[in-house]
Amino acid sequence: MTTLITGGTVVNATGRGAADVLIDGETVVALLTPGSTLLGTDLARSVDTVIDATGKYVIPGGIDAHTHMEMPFGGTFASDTFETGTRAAAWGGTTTIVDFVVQYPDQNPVEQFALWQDKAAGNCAIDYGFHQILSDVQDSSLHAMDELIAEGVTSFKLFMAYKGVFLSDDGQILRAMQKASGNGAMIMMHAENGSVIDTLVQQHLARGETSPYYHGISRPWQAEEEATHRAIMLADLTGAPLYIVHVSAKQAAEQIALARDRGQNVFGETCPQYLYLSLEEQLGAPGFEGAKWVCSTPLRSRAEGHQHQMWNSLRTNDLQLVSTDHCPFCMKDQKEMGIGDFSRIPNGIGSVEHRMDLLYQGVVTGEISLERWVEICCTTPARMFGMYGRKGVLAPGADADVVIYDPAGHTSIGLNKTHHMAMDYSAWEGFEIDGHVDTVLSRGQVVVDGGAFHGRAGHGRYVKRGLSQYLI
Ligand code: DUC
Ligand code: ZN
Ligand code: ZN
Repeated sequence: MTTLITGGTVVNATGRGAADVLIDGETVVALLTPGSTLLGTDLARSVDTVIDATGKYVIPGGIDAHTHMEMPFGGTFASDTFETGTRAAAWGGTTTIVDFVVQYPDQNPVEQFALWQDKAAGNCAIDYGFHQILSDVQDSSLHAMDELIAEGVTSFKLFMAYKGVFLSDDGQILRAMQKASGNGAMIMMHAENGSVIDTLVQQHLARGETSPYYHGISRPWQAEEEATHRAIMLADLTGAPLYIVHVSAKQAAEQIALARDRGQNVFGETCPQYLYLSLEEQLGAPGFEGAKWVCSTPLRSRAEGHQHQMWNSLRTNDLQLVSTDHCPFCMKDQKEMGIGDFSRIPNGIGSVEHRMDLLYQGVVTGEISLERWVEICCTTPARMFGMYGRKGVLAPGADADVVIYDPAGHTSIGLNKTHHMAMDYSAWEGFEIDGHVDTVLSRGQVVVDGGAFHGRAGHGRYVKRGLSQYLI
């Protein structure tokens, strides 16, 4: 099966140009001068399928390096399964996700990895890899890190918050980092000071301050900055590479920039919610409405300028990529568990379908270039998490994960349930997007085209990742 995508502008992180993309089976075999011939014959006549991309951008499939499909969390499960979540991702131009295997205390990480493989196998519409959450850093977990790396799980997330569930203390973090500095793993960090947050939560609840707004107030930027700084110091001490997830506070971004300026291997991601949404407008919505946007780290004050700083940091590469932290919960029966007590609202926002569109708005408004959009959403995630070459680039030899994006198109998000995530609301309802994901190919197969889904559960394959290509 051969496919030729003609007439479009191919955009990679390194540049753009008019080119036709020739695909053989699952793989890109050539980027060609438009109108190329094959032994004197028009190439378009020799292939099985021609896709006309005139006037459109042809980009590598998006990689969302931070999702939580069907995650057991907050007394319930994230509402997207691997099937519904990866289908929604495909609709939005994401062709690979990296999800998180969860180790709760006393669980064996390798057994948990097998469990998560079972959950995903046969259900995904697009390719998928795994990071491993470690909640119980002890000798056996440290040994498991080596085994998991051999299985393609090369990054390990630790938490400085959620005491009794996920939290690792500084000694445990130190030990995991010592291990990572030896075996090349990436340490991913949820950087918030859990003890400070737990105390503030109790104080607000005791004062009767129970609405979703206080979720944000009880997780102040100082708790994020402090934990980010502490994680950076521990990484410096051990020589481990460090990747700070879901950065929302400008002060945390500044800590990352300082560490990078000193020459440390410290990286950071932010998420669409921290670029667009705020404490005042969303978490502070009347009644219980703000629960829709309860996630951690929390939405930050617009008056304090955090959102603006996230864009600046992305532009200057102080932050390297954007993932969603996709962890959706319905309002009914899930978010509603926290009526009268914000600390019982399951933490998470669903965005896996909208990341490419939302970030493209940064191109429209001049925050980032077209190439930087591709770099942030596709190329850097591949390099950061050991998939580059196969993923994250349109070049001969790469998987034919391709998005045809129409800059003249338009996407209305959320209204009348236009999205495909398993949620009874949208955190992005009312967002009007300049641009549209027209066609999506996953390893050469058209999975979205003409406003219809053509993929299937089980097409997606496990991606056995290598070590981060950002490390020497
Ligand atoms: N933050 C969330 O909002 N949800 C899942 C886990 C996390 O760290
Ligand atoms: Zn987290
Ligand atoms: Zn997360």
